[in-house]
Amino acid sequence: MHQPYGTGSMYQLLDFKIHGDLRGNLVALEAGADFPFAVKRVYYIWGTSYDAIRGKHAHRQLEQVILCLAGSCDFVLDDGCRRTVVHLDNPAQGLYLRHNIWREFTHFSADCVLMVLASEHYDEADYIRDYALFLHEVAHD
Ligand code: T46
Repeated sequence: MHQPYGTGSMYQLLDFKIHGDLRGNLVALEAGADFPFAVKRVYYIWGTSYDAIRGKHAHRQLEQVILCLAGSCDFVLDDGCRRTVVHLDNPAQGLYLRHNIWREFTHFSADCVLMVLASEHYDEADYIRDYALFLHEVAHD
């Protein structure tokens, strides 16, 4: 991957190559070249109201790339020490999140469509849904 995940970064914004021409745009994503894991699951989210708050959890192992294919939304990210907000509105970018990052996402535009590439199958045991437990697990990671 040509954009290494910096030490101390809680996320990485991946810039994907756009194959654009007079007909429009195309982005192709290849595991290993454009993001650093093999995809075992894909899911997508749309039709979410502006002030809904999704997420409110972290993952123990899961890595994901989150793409905002249309519209926009805000991701609030927290590594247990710091909190930051990432605004997603570019279908040629991917938000790469490793494990142990608390995420909440909100402020969905009416046309927002998110697509997520995930490194593992769905496993509820991988979720940390309690913020106090998240802080405890991060401190002992
Ligand atoms: C994440 C953010 C960005 C499944 O059955 N399979 C799945 O693969 C997923 C992702 C969800 N579900 C079920 C579990 C719940 O009954 O779908 C329902 C909604 O899931 P959840 O409340 O976890 O959705 P979000 O939008 O809060 O979080 C999701 C992902 O779960 C999470 O990994 O990082 O999107």
